[in-house]
Amino acid sequence: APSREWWKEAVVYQIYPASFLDSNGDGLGDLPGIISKLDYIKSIGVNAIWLSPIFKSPQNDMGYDIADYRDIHRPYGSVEDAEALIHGCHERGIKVLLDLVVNHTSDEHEWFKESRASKSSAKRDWYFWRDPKIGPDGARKPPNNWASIFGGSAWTWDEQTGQYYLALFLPSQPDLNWANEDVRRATYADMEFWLKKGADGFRIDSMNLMSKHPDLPDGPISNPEMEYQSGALYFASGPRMHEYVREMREEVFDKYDCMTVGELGFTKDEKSVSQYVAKDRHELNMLFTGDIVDMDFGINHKYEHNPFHLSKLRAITSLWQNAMPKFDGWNAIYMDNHDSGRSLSRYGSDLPQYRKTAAKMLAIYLGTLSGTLFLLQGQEIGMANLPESWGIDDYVDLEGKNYYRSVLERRGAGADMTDVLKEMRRKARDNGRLPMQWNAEPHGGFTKALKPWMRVNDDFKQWNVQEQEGDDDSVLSFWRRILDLRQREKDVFVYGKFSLLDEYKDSDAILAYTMTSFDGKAALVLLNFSDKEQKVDPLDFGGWRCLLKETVSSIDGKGVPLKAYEGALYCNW
Ligand code: ISL
Repeated sequence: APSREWWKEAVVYQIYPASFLDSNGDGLGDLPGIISKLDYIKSIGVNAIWLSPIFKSPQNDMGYDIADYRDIHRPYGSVEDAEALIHGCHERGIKVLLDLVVNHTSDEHEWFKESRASKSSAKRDWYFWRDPKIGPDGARKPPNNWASIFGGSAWTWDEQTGQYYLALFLPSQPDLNWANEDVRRATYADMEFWLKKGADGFRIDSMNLMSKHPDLPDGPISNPEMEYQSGALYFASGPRMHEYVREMREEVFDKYDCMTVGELGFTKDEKSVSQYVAKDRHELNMLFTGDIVDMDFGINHKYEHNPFHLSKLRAITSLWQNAMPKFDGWNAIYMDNHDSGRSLSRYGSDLPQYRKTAAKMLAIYLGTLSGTLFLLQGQEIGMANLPESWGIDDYVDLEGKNYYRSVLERRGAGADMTDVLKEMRRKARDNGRLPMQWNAEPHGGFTKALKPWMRVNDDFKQWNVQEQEGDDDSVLSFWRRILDLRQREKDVFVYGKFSLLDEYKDSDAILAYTMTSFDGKAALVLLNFSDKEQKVDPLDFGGWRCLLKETVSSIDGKGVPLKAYEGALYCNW
């Protein structure tokens, strides 16, 4: 029998607080809004939530720039509201994960204010301060050639003390120096502050960027046309990374019954992953490896075109499903988060004739795999990416807007930007952050304000929670069924063994696999990722019974008909 843990059986619902529900009419979601929907959240069949950052922040990066880890962003509510939210969740058997953003702080955090005040500040070494380099022309240059993940140099000049500081994301998100022990102690204390208040764990942001190569060497020149290059070789999974994670675990996590999921960037091979999650390493419970979210990102840049092929999804799925049992690690299963487009629009289809079927098909995929399942708010009702008609001014997020601006500068004012908008429509972070669509009222019932902080998708009148409640055929009802089944048959799905169906291992249209429990219960999963009808003929017809399919059909020796984007789930019990 498998080694069972509550965090392995969790189904986690990611809440993007700004976009969930506005209770006070200021156009922004808030904690009381979330509290008022806990019964709904529970009704989906999830048993945990992950809150994207709710802490005090100037919101230059939507709260991923934290100014005080022990306070709440005022428009979201107060520490008391956060306590009430945790309490309300626990009353309903829902665990609460917080977003732990400690690779960097906001430049408005007291630590950084002290650090930047003078070269002799006691906290100077809490961040990365370096002298400028002087170019051949005598001009000041950043200490190395690293590019920021959001564009431009990773170094920001500070006039007052005449040095640069490192900020791998926005200039207002200075990187903390984890090599400094006081930094680590201070963040551990902040983590405990929330664990003592009942938080059940953390999603650890940019986890493996915390240890950098101590010399901060120039990154290799991968693109000579660019002024700055990727420094990932030297800032990702640096030499002390595992030491920090183990220390965090021993000093903090082990004292509580909590769960940890680290966000892993850049080094995503099997060996690197195993070093974080193999049980005997005593580090993290699981990782977001991001490779499914990144499948259609360009080779050089996220927004360059790179088509989705089913073969990529099949390869990534079988890689991790098969790898984890080898070293007693654990998977985080997800396709969506707040950093990209919705999987429905990118890997399924949001065209009206396919949308509902495709959303259900992806639900079967996610709901049957072994691991801890994560859904993004709105996924349960088949929310889609923003429409093609929206222009650049409807986008809010800096990552996409920065990219748009850089291309426009290169091409010149008035240039045709249709191709760029097309890729943004597919992958921009705004897509994952669109306000929840609750009902057919103005702004989808998300807010009573005249103007929400971010435009609501145009399709809210047809696609909303209220419309799908009580409709047996809706995406929401389908998710409820699959999550219920997943909980009832944990040994097949959560803990099951994945095996690709040989006959379909090269198919461009069909992803087919079985999940088998340690005691021989098996489920057969057939997923049509194409816009054509398919007839699927598994070699072994032996007594499969249809568990879930939009248009129910039995396996009768003549194969299984699958509509465009339809999925089917069969069992042998
Ligand atoms: O957003 C991305 C791709 O579009 C990623 O490269 C992302 O920047 C990276 O995965 C780190 O993400 C996390 O940290 C960022 C924050 O902006 C993201 O929202 C967060 O998920 C900085 O804190």
